[in-house]
This record gives sequence, structure tokens and C-alpha cells, in this order.
Amino acid sequence: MLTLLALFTLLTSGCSQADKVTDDSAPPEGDADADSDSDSDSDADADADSDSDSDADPPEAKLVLNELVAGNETGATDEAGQNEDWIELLNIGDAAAELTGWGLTDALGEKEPWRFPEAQALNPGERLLIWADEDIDDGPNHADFKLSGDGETLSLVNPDDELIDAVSFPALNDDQAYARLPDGEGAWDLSDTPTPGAENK
Ligand SMILES: [Ca+2]
Ligand SMILES: [Ca+2]
Ligand SMILES: [Ca+2]
Ligand SMILES: [Ca+2]
Repeated sequence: MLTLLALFTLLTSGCSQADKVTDDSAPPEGDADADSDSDSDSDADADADSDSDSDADPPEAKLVLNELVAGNETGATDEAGQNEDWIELLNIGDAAAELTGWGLTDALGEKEPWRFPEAQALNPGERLLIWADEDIDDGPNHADFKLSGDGETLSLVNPDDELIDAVSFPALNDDQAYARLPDGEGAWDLSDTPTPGAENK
């Protein structure tokens, strides 16, 4: 009985010593925890900062070229009922884009870009179709150039003539589109499903 008690005491003290050892080693761990806590705190702060930064950033418009068709045979028709080449613009930013003074060209640096003739804005997520038909009298959004089915380079410039976006498209079949996939942010690729004024697919 005594032996058992002694053993029990020994075990108990052993346990409590082990606990103590753990407890003793706990402070550094605690420090490490405190460090990692403060790290994660600073991470959280950094996250919060970047969040608040993005919150603090003024909303910005971001216009991109999003899709084009260079040989429209059976697709969308313009105000004159004609199948024409078209270019789709998309605002992937979080503020409205004022288009006054912006321009499109298929001959950057060689001739003055075609300018959007009327004050118009593009809200976030909104699209605008520009007809590339040289029929500037068909309506406001008719560029003074066409798109070559053999491929060429289309450029979007801002009012300061800074290049904002450009795409060099390959030879396209009739009614074949060249489009950002996924819509808005993706790389350009061929598409047999033109989506004028709608999300690319
Ligand atoms: Ca064409
Ligand atoms: Ca036309
Ligand atoms: Ca052209
Ligand atoms: Ca589209």
C-alpha cells in the first residue's frame, strides 16, 4: 500500500513536473505565440490597411477593348441595317468612364485616332459597341476605319493620346470573334460565338 502510494506520489509529482516542464517551456512558446499573434495581428493590420487602402482609393474607371469582329456577315446590324465590323469596349473599373476625347485607331502613330464624338459615359460593367464601318454618318459610334479580316492592330487611346489598351488580332473567319476570355480580364482568343454588347463566351 505504501509502495502504491509512493508510486502514485511519484507519478503525480512526475506528472506535475512534466506539466511544469511544459509550463516552463510554455513561456517561450507563449512568446512565440505572442510573436505569431502579433505577426498575424500585423497581417490582419496589413490586410485591414490594404482593404482600407483600396477603400480609400478613389473609384477608377478602367476601359478595355473586349471583343471584335472583323468580318461580320450574318451577325449584329447597325442603325442602317448593315452587318459591319464592330468593337466592344468594356469598363472593368469601379467608376463611370467619361469617353469624351478617347479614341480608337487601326493605325496608331500613322493617323489621328477616331474620337468618340459625343459626350457619353460608360458605367462600371457596361459595354459599348463601336461600328468599324467608315460610315461616320450612320450614328455617333461609327469609327472612320474598318477592321481587316487578315488581322491588324487595334488601339484604344485616352484624350492625351496615351495607349490604354491594344490588341493585335490574327486573320479571322467571317462571323468569328476575337475576344477576351474570360470576359474583361482574360487573354484574347478566337471565339465562334460573338457576343456584341454581352459577356464574352
Ligand atoms: Ca472587315
Ligand atoms: Ca454602316
Ligand atoms: Ca483597318
Ligand atoms: Ca462581348
